[in-house]
Amino acid sequence: MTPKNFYRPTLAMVDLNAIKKNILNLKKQISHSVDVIAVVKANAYGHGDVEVSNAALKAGASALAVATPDEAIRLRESGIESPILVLGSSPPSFAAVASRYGITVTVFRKDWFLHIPTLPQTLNVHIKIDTGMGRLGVTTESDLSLLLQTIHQRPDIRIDGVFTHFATADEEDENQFTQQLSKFERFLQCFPEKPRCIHSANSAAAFMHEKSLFDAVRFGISMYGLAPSPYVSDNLSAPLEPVMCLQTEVVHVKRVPAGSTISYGATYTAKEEEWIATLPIGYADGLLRGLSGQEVLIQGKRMPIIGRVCMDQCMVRLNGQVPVGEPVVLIGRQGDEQVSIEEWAQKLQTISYEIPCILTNRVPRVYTP
Ligand code: PMH
Repeated sequence: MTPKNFYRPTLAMVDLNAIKKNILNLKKQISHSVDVIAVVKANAYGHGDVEVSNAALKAGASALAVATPDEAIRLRESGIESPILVLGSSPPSFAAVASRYGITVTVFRKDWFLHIPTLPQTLNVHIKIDTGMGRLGVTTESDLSLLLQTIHQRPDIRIDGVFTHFATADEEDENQFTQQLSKFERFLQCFPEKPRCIHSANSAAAFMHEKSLFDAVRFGISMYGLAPSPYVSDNLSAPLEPVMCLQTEVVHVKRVPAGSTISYGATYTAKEEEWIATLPIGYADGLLRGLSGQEVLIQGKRMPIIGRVCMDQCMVRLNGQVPVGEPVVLIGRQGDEQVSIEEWAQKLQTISYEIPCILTNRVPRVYTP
């Protein structure tokens, strides 16, 4: 059934209760003293930043993390009062705004501080250490000492936290992970005073590496019910709750004679008389052309997408006639069958992280509480 505000039946259903269950499940597995920072960057991995943030905070997350200053401002302006950490780089011009909004920024270069005026309100910062991800962060202990000296000369800036990010926490081979963790521990010794919040773990580390928990974990992909990798998936002690379903309805059904071609390029030819359905979803919604051949669920059965996926539509071969308006599940469960985000990721030769992020904002996110 299409919620009445939308004329097109193509919707991404987001189960906020599943978000909560995934956080509670994590909290059961880690010590009570470890906080959960809900990672809601990139519009909460495509699920909807404000709605997911509120659900995560209700479930006991103590802070939110985003990638960019603009994402942080959006959350503040929506009325969210929890701590918000910008994980990515912020320009010096954001410092005054961040202090006014009570937004915490990530710092890793001492020259950043040359460009900011004395701030009217205290700015909280988390120092990022690059222990082997090779992306952002301080790479040497001497650079860290210089950065600490610079910050200590600024009474308007408070070091609230220090963190690093693992490149391989989801892999069976622990070599790189162990090296990163010991480098992080060594860098922590440089702090004359322990910052309030030391954090390093992403979802994979939170489940697999107790030593990486420190004061908080940055919980991203598994809050959305997805395992960071097949290896972590095989080693989870409790199942993750799927959060997103992608659904639509059949808008046209026809019987075509053998030899009929379907869609651009006429790449598909019906071998015999076939029933074909048209679905109102295409690559401009995130159903990428690489998903030709992917199965969808209709009447609890798997039916393949045939021919090229168009911008706004695609066609599916049915195993018999179905009425116009018949519900279609592209991601999620119908009857005994299920199509997972992991299945799409495999078909597209990518990782599950990418799938909810590529659903465009033409697909309304509809929330179940
Ligand atoms: N912390 C940082 C700094 C991150 O970049 C990410 C995810 C997380 C925590 C959460 O990780 P999780 O989703 O595995 O739990 N960042 C990214 C990224 O940049 N590309 O894919 C995931």
